[in-house]
Amino acid sequence: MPGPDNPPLHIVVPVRDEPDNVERFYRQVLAEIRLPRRLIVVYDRDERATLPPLRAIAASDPTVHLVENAWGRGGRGAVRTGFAQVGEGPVLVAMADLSDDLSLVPEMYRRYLAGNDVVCPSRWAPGGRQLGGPAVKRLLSRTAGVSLHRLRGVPTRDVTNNFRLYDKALLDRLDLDEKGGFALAMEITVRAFVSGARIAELPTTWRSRTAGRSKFRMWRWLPAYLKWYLWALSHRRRGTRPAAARGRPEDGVPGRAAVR
Ligand SMILES: Nc1nc2c(ncn2[C@@H]2O[C@H](COP(=O)(O)OP(=O)(O)OP(=O)(O)O)[C@@H](O)[C@H]2O)c(=O)[nH]1
Ligand SMILES: [Mg+2]
Repeated sequence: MPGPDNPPLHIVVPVRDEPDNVERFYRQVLAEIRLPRRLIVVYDRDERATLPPLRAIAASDPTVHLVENAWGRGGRGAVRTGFAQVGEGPVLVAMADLSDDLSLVPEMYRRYLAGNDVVCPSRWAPGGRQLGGPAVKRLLSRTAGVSLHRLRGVPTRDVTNNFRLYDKALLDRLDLDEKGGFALAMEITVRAFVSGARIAELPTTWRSRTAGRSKFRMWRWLPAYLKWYLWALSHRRRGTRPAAARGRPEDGVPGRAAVR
């Protein structure tokens, strides 16, 4: 049963044209995320192909909620629509294309309970890797993440990965941009860092999708990535916020859990 020691995990999943992935994704959630959870799947107004398999899943599982994108369409609006469905607690963003390693989620949740506001699986941390995907996108992501880590001390080397766990209270403090596609994760992470939020990194393996088509628009969203990169370079972190008391801290002292 969910309680103060194990708040429900809200999993926000944007979907667009993923008929061949959603069932496998759902089975991975069942197998890997054995936590109190709510799955919030956000589809665009003009979505067609993915809705029949999604409706079948939602009909059999009351913890699965299908929500229409409040912005009509677009990945950023879909994720923000999912955020708006959550009152408080941990919010995971995961992609339906099976690229993210969901076996990491229980450890991400543990790091959240230990007081972190953002928990970042990282392809570019020691032990992390990316299998497949366009070389230029990989190079830009890695260069941006590793350089911000070295130059500014951003705790994750993978600022562009949208597979993340956030504290909803942190998201509520940020007035997020309306545009910029999936640069959303980078925007949240660098703004969280500058505001003093606690950020943890875990190595992960990212695998390129095997079904469906990528909707990533690198050249269209590059200005947004550049904007947040330059913003991070030109802003200094304002101290570190005290660790929030969540769940049962490992050292038994509320609010002073060992944050790693
Ligand atoms: N609702 C909604 N979901 C989207 C949209 N674009 C992408 N998605 C979903 O967001 C997730 C990630 O989309 P991808 O196209 O794989 O983009 P990516 O993961 O950032 O990049 P690559 O996997 O490297 O191509 C998937 O679950 C998509 O179905 C969109 O415009 N609207
Ligand atoms: Mg993808």
